[in-house]
Amino acid sequence: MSDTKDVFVPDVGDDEVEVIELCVEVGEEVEEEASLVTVESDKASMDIPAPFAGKVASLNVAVGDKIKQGDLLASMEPAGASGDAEPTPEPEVEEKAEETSVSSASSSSVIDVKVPDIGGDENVDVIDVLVSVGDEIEEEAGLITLETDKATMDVPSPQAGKVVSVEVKEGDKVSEGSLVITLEVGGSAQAEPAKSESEPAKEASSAPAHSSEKEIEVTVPDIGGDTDVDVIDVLVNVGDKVEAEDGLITLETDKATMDVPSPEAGTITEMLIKQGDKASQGTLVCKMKVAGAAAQSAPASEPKAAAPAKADTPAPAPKAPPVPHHPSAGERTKSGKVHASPSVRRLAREFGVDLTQVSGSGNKGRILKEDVQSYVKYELSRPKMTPGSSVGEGSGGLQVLAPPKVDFSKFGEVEEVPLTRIQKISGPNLHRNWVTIPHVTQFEEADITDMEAFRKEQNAIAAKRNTGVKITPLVFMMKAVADALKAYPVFNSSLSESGESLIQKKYYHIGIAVDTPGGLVVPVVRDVDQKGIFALSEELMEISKKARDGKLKAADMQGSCFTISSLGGIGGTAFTPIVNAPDVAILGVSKSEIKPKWNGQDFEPRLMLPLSLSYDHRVIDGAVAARFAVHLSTVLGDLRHMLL
Ligand code: CAO
Repeated sequence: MSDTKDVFVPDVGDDEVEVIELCVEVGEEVEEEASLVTVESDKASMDIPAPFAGKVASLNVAVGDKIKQGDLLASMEPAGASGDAEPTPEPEVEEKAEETSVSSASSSSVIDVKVPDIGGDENVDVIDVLVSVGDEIEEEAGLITLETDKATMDVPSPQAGKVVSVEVKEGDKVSEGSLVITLEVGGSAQAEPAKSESEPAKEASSAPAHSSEKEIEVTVPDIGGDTDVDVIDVLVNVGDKVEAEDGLITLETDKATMDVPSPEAGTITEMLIKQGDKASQGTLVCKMKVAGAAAQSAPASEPKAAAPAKADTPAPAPKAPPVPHHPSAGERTKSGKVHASPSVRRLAREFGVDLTQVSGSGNKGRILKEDVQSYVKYELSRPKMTPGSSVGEGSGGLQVLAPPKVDFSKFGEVEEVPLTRIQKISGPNLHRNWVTIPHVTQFEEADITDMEAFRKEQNAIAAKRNTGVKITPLVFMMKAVADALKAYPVFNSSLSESGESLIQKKYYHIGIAVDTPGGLVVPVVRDVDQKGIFALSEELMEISKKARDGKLKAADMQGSCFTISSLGGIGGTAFTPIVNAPDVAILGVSKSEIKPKWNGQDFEPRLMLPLSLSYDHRVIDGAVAARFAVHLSTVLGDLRHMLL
């Protein structure tokens, strides 16, 4: 079933073009007209489309290859049975819109700017309108961006002036001759006739003819007033024979890339400019030997636009401007310079990608399809910092749906209350911890009957002594946690930044979640292992008050090894606290309750304290966590264990 058909390079306008991108892979099913490869000549880039739908059986060209009309491009298995050898459709060049027809009122200062010849395409999409009424625009500024199946192009302004009216909007369809804007131009409204591309340099043409060979200096011609323009490519070398109009160097401004063409045929004798240099009108480009007449110093022809200007427009067209290299060129051009083929631009538009944000991996930084794809992949996976979600710049890969937009007022009366300052700060941290730490929560109970008896006893003594200090169950838990941290040091660690090691802490600072009117804060009690129950109680009262009065300093909330969140004073049977990174575990404490416990012979009423231990499963194994929880339970069940 050798049903494959050869696909040949169609007329590409130039003798030879370079393959700059393969748009398909072998084995890929493509639609008719889908781009197979992108090629670039010295003047334009263009896609070569598939002549029929089918499967790519082989690709006979590679990036960097120079190809010409008639070369074998690929072979394809046509979809279905159809298909005698069909010619590959003519590719459409990326940049064509270099002339704008002007039907002008003779002495009026307002001119109509119409869509110029756009290569016969009809009903072309207006994908962007680059100007507004009242805008003062320069000559050649992009007015609208058009997109066909194969090309994106700007319609540039034929003259400088003020936009009086904009006659098209995004989404409109236009064809040659459609009115784009009306433009108030200073002085005469007569459009400057377009300079013929092949118009020789003034000096050259006016110079008397010589029969002998002569050396001329080629300078940068009028490039629309731009100065210090980047030379991004030098297209010829000393010794090269060039034809008149052959590109010598490529210049790039914010708005356009343009070739400076040779004013005459000849041989390059000296290059006077190199890639990376800056050039302005009059800058020396090269010296060349030309046959016959030549001026001593010849500005190159006007920089060449990408595709040949057509001269059959209803009114004299302005001079062919350098063609903006990207759709957003013109007044609204961003600082970045973009090089991409039409198919890549289309892909970018489909995904809403701003190409100035994409770095190109192709030749001379050209943006390839893969660049857009990887940009989209990255952007989709990158956690976003939004008020509702909280993961900022980072390398994490998280794909979440945007929260649904709901108009709650449709269902009843509502009031919008701003988050507190603390909520705004802690929310993003909690969210990061929740989504980046694999949590497991281990539940346990501690029999604190004896501990409570002891606590009450001590509180009674303290009350008699009028110390003003009251012991709550929490301080015993702090002591028990410090003890458990010593027994299971992995709980007293943090993951290193690389995630490949643990930072083992030798101190025992415990964070205590405190509920305040402004939100949750976590002050840290230091060296819990070295402090007694009364000292800790005093400190706990102090930091709780400070927290509720909003007087905690940043330093008071730093350096914790482990956090305790006690809701025991409120109620609840269990909950799943969120690990407070960089800690690797957190203990949630719920309300103690008297429960019947089997002592081997009878059910006995015992005061049981629910414990919820959440931990970072990257660091802590479940078995260790269970042991840690049991250790806590044992110590709280009989405080003497802490002495062991
Ligand atoms: N079981 C039963 N009673 C408990 C208890 C428990 N686990 N823990 C505390 N109590 C009792 C106390 O003994 C005290 O009772 P008495 O006054 O009769 O002695 C009462 O509850 C109130 O205690 P407290 O909450 O004021 O004191 P504390 O030391 O236990 O806690 C603090 C201090 C600051 C941790 C606490 O006030 C607090 O803010 N807790 C909320 C923490 C929080 O919001 N966590 C959620 C984080 S995740 O969103």
